[in-house]
Amino acid sequence: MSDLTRSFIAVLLPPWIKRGIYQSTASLYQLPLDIRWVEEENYHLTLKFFGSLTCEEIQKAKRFLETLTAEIKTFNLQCGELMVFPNWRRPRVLSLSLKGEIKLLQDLWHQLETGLASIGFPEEKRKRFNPHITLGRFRSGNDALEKMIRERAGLVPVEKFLVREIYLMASKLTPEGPEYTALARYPFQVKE
Ligand code: 2AM
Repeated sequence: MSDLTRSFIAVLLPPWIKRGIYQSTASLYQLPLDIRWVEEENYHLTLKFFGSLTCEEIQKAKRFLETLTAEIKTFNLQCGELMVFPNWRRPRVLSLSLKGEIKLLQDLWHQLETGLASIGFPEEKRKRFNPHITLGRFRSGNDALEKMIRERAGLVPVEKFLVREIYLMASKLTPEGPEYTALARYPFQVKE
């Protein structure tokens, strides 16, 4: 058995937000899109993707996360708009943007990136954090894509949700899709 674990740090979403996101996009499932949809239970917001880590690296990341998150205050987010990376003509990922206390989310991302880099975890090549919830991954696109998706998609949930913790996650790749498991939970300080 390999002792490497494909790992990432994520904000997990409340079930009612995941339900709302699923309901707003379920009508797209009938469209002739060459896309692999993310399962409702797997919707999340990635803050840091590590790739494969050893047990020692996981312990090091855990110690760092414990210290960092003890100083972080809870904040609110909301779903934003449907978007496509990198662009509608050559799409790779269909996702939802986020709004709300984005500055606090950006600050958290920055603290994670710089703090983890200082203890030896490589920084993201992209210097900008583009917070999103991935809904599907395209295998190919077509010219009518944007119109088709925008016409069919329902309204995304409007409720705010409180981000009160982050998780260190393990991802196992299987032919049926990724299986995610929470390795550890890091609660934030409660805002007074
Ligand atoms: P994304 O869907 O938000 O882009 C778990 O695998 C998560 O880590 C994925 O949902 C993906 O986030 C991110 N991820 C997976 N492979 C990655 C890679 N090679 N580089 C950066 N992020 C990756």
